[in-house]
Amino acid sequence: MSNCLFCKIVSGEIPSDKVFEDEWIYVFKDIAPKADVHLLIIPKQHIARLDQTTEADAALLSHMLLALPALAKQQGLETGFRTIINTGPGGGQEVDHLHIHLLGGKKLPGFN
Ligand code: D5M
Repeated sequence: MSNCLFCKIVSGEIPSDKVFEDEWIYVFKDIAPKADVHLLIIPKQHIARLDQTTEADAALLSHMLLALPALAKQQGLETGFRTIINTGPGGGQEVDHLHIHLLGGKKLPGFN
């Protein structure tokens, strides 16, 4: 999508701190990290929101989830990590391109 911020990051039109990419996904550091490690995992193809995915996206969604443990390990998150997918305005989604937040490290706040 031509005016999508994250599509522009995938294409290189907007710079990013890339951590990983493959045929399906692009992974980069969040510009406003909420933890020691804060990555964004996005599909290279434009999908706006999780609630706009269908069975046709099952392989891609699976690929995104299965990439997380290796990314966490690469980032030194040996004791675990947190994943967040904000969906739509009610879920606090600010960028309309599907993304998984991967967070971890000693500054990660708990839920309790
Ligand atoms: O999260 C959107 C996230 O995207 C938010 O944590 C900031 C991040 N962001 C916004 N612009 C950039 C750029 N240019 N580089 C890296 N990260 C960025 P949401 O779940 O939509 O609220």
